[in-house]
Amino acid sequence: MLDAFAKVIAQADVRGEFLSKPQLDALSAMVADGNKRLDTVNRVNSNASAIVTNAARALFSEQPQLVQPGGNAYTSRRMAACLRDMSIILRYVSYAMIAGDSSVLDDRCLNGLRETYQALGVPGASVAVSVQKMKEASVAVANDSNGITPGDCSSLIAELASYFDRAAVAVV
Ligand code: PEB
Repeated sequence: MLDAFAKVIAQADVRGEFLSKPQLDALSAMVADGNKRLDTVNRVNSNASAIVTNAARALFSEQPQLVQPGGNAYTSRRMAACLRDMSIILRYVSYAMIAGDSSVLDDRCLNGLRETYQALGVPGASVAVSVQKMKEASVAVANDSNGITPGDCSSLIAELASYFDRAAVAVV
């Protein structure tokens, strides 16, 4: 598990080099935007249960067969497993966001997840839709200009979105 700093160090160390100017510049930019990053994660974390619940509701209204007899979220046990999975994915996305690196998400959540869903008979494409819906809600909540100093958050928002995209691609 790496963060943005450890990643760059690992890359430089295999080559036995000092950090390059572009590497240092990228880390400086990350430090300069540190408060924005913390705010982004804080926004997602404090809205996590609404993000999960609303995304699940939207998924089930688009794909009602999931909650009908024989569906993969039918019975409260499967429904609970589904909401739990969505919340696990959101949590790992939030870890990747604070770390500024996707490795924690990749290694501890996404690695083998497609195969797990295949083995369970859970439709990965539907999980991907739920992840996309959590992405939209998280981006909206992170971008909400209420109560914050206005500033450019576009690259942080793009980064946040990219972790969800990574998760969505990993389950289909
Ligand atoms: C992944 N999900 C399920 C299981 C596992 C995971 C390992 C099997 C064991 C169990 O039921 O607890 N666990 C989960 C995860 C990590 C982990 C992400 C990462 C670290 O450790 N059903 C639907 C939707 C979808 C869904 C499409 C969006 O209709 C999910 C939610 N996951 C779902 C369901 C089950 C499951 C298990 C329904 C239960 C399947 C079953 O037992 O029939």
